[in-house]
Amino acid sequence: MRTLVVTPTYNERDNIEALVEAVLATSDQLDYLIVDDNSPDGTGELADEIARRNPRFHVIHRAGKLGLGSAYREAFTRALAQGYDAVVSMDGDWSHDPQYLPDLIRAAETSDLVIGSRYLHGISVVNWALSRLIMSAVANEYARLVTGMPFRDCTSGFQCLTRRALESAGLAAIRTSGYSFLIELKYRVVSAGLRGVEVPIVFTQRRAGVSKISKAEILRSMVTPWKMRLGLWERGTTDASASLAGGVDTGRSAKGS
Ligand SMILES: Nc1nc2c(ncn2[C@@H]2O[C@H](COP(=O)(O)OP(=O)(O)OP(=O)(O)O)[C@@H](O)[C@H]2O)c(=O)[nH]1
Ligand SMILES: [Mg+2]
Repeated sequence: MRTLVVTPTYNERDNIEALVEAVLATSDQLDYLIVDDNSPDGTGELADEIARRNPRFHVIHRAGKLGLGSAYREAFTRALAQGYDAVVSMDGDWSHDPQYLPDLIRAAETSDLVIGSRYLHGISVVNWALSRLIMSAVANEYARLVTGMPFRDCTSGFQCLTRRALESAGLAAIRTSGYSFLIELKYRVVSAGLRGVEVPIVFTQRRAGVSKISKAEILRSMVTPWKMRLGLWERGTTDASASLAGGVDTGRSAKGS
């Protein structure tokens, strides 16, 4: 399966070089694309340098900080146009360890959505402050209850989606722009009746640099699940709640874990 791994970056200079090497080393069937929003720390320039010596690594440069959601939309649209069979979304700070890429991509041979899950067997998060852990766990449970998605980890940003999943979700129709983009994407894939599974990952605190998540983003993430559930964006075109209530086949993790 020809796969494009995608990482949006904003000030990840100290993480990126080793990350590119580690990602590409996992398989020769994948390419790696970074979407850099003109990072002030020079991530984009360093990425260009790495790309010059590695034909499987590519960079999209954007003029300024346009957000995670639009970065993924642009990259996934390009992946479809270039004929990739699957894409992976992955943070650029080592929280999403490339060692799990083979597990995610293998599972995508039989499921259109594969979530790298932090909450599949208890909680597998390393080095987060307790307050951050509680916030993440509560946000995840909240999103799960409100949207009805049958996953332990609805808010994970580490996931593999097949071409069919992207086409069914309709990238252009996704309304959320920030971190919620990937949650809405999952929701749309499940609503389209496609199969989703979770595979366990251990998530670790970022290696270098600082978090970019804002208070406004956290507030928005409280509202977005309700918009999805109530179909406020697209009433009538996708009856998501009906599809979810109808028992989508979501594989081993969907129920009871
Ligand atoms: N291109 C682009 N990338 C972004 C933007 N905001 C965040 N990112 C990247 O998105 C990924 C996730 O952002 P993080 O800051 O790690 O967010 P987080 O994982 O919620 O926060 P931490 O756990 O503290 O790291 C990282 O690779 C960031 O560099 C943006 O506006 N544009
Ligand atoms: Mg992070």
